Amino acid sequence: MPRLPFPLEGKRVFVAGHRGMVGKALLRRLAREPVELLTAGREELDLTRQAEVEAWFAHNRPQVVILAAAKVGGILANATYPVDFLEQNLLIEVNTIRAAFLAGVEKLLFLGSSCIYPKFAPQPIREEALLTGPLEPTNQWYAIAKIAGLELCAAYRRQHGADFVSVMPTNLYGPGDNWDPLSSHVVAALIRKAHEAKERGERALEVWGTGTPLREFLFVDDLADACVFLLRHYSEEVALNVGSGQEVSIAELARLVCAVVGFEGELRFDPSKPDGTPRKRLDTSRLDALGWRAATPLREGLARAYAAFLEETRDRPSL
Ligand code: GFB
Repeated sequence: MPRLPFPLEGKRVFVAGHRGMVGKALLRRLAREPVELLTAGREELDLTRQAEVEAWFAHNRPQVVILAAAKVGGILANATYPVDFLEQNLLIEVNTIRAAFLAGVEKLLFLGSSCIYPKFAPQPIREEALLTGPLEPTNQWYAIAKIAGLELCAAYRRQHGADFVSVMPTNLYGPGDNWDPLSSHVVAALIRKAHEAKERGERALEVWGTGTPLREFLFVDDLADACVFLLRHYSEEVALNVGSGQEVSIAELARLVCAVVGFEGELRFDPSKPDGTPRKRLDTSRLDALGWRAATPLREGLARAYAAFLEETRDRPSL
């Protein structure tokens, strides 16, 4: 087994997916480490093309890889584009993990997602709940692909002794989020909708579903910090839960967002839109024991996300 802590100092670190919300946060966090950062835009490297990926790895020789590239989206996008979510994620994972192994990468960290757990897993969800029951139908395609990715990391550990690990973040939000109301996740969607409702002087904000589902939210810079911590301090087969312990109902979240944005109208729930899984709070006992904790309270994180929304959409109102 590899020795811990893994020395990051002086390493060539490839962040795959550096233009996404998680990838950008990883770049911000890794800028504070004595590492050499490698990134590649889609025009230079298409991770769904195997030969391209293997050639890029052979040429650039990263020593550490964080696989944050993925086709992601909120509840509606997941349910609408099942092929894209299943196929693109499988291709990205297999190509990148395999190329990393072939190029002799010393450590790889793969990002899963809490939606891979069974829909009715006992709460809070322990890592052992994986593959113990049926998935939530609205995101089963994405979940299957993510499960394949973390099993592939586990398989490389077993068959080849590779130091490949997986982490399982809860619902994320923050700067760099996708602000498009149709394909975004709930925090970005509500921030945008509340902001626009305020600007237009509207009386009500539309919230999908019943407002009763519970979600745990983690600020994306906290996830990036956890990833760097775990690169150094984690080397086991189990895909590790990363949560914040900050769980709220969607109705509570909507009220918080309205307070942060300064929208004073009422909430109007639309039960014709899907609720998704009723609850997915992560049990983070394993991570707690390693000594890492999320730093950003939900309200502060929402204020920072709103500031980022204003900044990122300033010149692009149709984003
Ligand atoms: O964030 P979200 O799209 O993803 O939705 P999931 C969370 C909850 O917020 C659901 C409600 O109950 C939605 O019905 N919601 C209320 C809204 N208003 C809105 C809105 O305007 N937009 C959105 N998007 N939701 C995703 C998975 O599930 O979780 C992904 O589909 C991924 O695969 C992600 O794993 C973390 O938490 O339901």
